[in-house]
Amino acid sequence: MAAEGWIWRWGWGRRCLGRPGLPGPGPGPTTPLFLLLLLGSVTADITDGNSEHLKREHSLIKPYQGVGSSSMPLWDFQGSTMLTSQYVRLTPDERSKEGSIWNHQPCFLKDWEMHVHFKVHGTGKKNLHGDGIALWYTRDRLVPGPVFGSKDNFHGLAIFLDTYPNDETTERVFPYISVMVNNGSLSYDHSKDGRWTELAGCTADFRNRDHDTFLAVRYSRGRLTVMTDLEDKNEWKNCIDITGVRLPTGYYFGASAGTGDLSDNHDIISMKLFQLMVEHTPDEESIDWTKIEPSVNFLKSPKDVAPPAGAAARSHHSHSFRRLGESGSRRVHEL
Ligand SMILES: *[C@@H]1O[C@H](CO)[C@@H](O)[C@H](O)[C@H]1NC(C)=O
Ligand SMILES: [Ca+2]
Repeated sequence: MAAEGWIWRWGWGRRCLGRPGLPGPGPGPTTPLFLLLLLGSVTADITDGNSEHLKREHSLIKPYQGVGSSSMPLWDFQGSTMLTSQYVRLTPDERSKEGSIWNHQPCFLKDWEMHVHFKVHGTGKKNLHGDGIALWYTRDRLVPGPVFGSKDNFHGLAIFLDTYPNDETTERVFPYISVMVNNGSLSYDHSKDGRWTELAGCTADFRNRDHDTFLAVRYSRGRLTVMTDLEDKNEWKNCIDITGVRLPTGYYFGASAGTGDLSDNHDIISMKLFQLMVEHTPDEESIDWTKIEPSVNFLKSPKDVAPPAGAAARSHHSHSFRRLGESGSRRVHEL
């Protein structure tokens, strides 16, 4: 099977911003081993920014032309989202805000990689800020709700950049990045930071950094990988790497954020979508990828499957997060 021939050097590769020239995201299935060895140091493990594979229609890039405009809307936005020339602010550092930005066109690529340049910052001291950003690849778009400003019981993929530990009993160190795949049946438990529905996650110190912070999501052949570049070293660091993930084509990319009693500025500077050149078998090609039900073929350890008996869903924070009164109107603040 072709997949066996692929060698990805995950984690710790260089993040090559705008470096031109490599013919694709990596060596193909037929590349001989000696070539792979030769190319080893050159072959980026992650898309290198080759513009040939950048999908402009699914990317949010400065200057943000076509955002929120009626003539050529590449992206639509909702709630507290505000557009400036330098960033898209999903929420300001104020309580009970929520905003989102959504790609206008569904994505029909089978294999893709999204690079997100983001910034979470505010005046709140440690653990007095929230709630974070969610990145989406979902069936529905522009529907506000309690999950970082977007709807619950979603269909598709979510990556949560959670800055606030709502679950006071957690041993995890926040900010924490996690992923969730949903076919509409699962509800995100904000009071437990999504613990019961999370597939994988990692601690990631992305808040109030002086330098640029990046996240990459790769989905290819059922493998979902999340990497971060938070240390200003121009290197990707592995955060999540799981297999057995099934997602349809034809869903929408988006980003949303919410604040509650505590707040932060949640900014998206860019979202760049790259097509990965991956071969699929004739069997894979013959099915209708738009009909795939989001699912994960993934065995979790029993301790993660259900909350301990009698565990109360405590939350001193999430109640205010559910205030939705301000959302709904589509505001355009172009500076
Ligand atoms: C949706 O997901 C749930 C839980 O993972 C599962 O029990 C159910 O069978 C799924 N439904 C469909 C239509 O795939
Ligand atoms: Ca949280």
